[in-house]
Amino acid sequence: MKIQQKVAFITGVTGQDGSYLAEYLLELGYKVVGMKRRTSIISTSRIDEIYSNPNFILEYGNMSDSSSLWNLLNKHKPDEIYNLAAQSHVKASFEVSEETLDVVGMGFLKLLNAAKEIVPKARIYQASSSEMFGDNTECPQNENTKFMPASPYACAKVFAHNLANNYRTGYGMHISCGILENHESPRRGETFVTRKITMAAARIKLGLQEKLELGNLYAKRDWGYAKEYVVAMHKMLQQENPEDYVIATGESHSVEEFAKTVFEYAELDLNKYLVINPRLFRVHEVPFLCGDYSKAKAKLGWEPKIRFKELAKIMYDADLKLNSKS
Ligand code: G4F
Repeated sequence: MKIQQKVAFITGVTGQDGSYLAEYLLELGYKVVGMKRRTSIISTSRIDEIYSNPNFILEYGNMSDSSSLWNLLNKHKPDEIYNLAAQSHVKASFEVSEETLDVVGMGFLKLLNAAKEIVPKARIYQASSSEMFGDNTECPQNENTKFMPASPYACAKVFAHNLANNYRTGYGMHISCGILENHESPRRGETFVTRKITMAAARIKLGLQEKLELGNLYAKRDWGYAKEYVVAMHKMLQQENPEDYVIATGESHSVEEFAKTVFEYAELDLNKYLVINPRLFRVHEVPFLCGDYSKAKAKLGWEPKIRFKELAKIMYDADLKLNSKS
């Protein structure tokens, strides 16, 4: 008997996580339908390599447009849905708060309502975030840690997280939330701090840039490797019962430590190039994040391999190569 090919639907497929997840699912033999927002600037560089794969389909859609979600679910009837679309920049969420709430919060509600009617048996992954812990500096943070959101972005993520739990219990839908700590890679957007630092170090090394401007150096984050984190997303949906999981490395480092690690590896003196710009500070800062991934290890058999220093090297090496070409 021929086994039916599974169909996965990914919102936010052109992002860092979406592109890694799409590649991973294609390797596993899935048909992958990726949804992207229409933009006037080409934003598909992260999925260039899979674009011509016959099992990959790219569709236009928008989390603010229910009709596009209903049409796509109707057309492709996915077995698995991964909701990765977001206005994901925390600082920007203070400036575009309504858009952030609309896409991250209401967008997920629209997707859930469409899934409930069209594919009620589909397994759904919601990208929850460690930002939801916000002001709660409990160490380490696990699935039972109280959420104390400290930005419009985090408030929207808590709203979506609560909805996921509500629809899971109320309608018996298979919805799992991954509470992911910060996860980085050479595909990370250049406005996030790790990539900003590795890009700057590489460009300074090559004589293409003079300074690195940063905001708060003392905030601490638990930084892992995005390519490994998407594997955990898939594992969650293979479980019989839907649950929430913290995905993390269990280590926390400051922004300053990350910058020092990268500049030391690049054989550059950070003090010569670093400029603190007050405009880069946030209205409300999340001071400390560090996750406890023991539930994911016990139930999913997932644990991180790439740690802080290696991650910094992977990202710097990639940026050095990228900038050497230009
Ligand atoms: O790299 P960031 O912008 O990431 P942030 O705010 O922690 O959020 C990321 O991780 C979350 C998971 O916890 C995701 F939900 C979210 O979507 C996003 O992916 O900033 C990290 C830290 C902050 O404390 C910030 O104040 O770096 C500090 N920072 C210092 N200078 C800076 C800069 N951040 C940015 N983006 N740019 C700076 O120049």
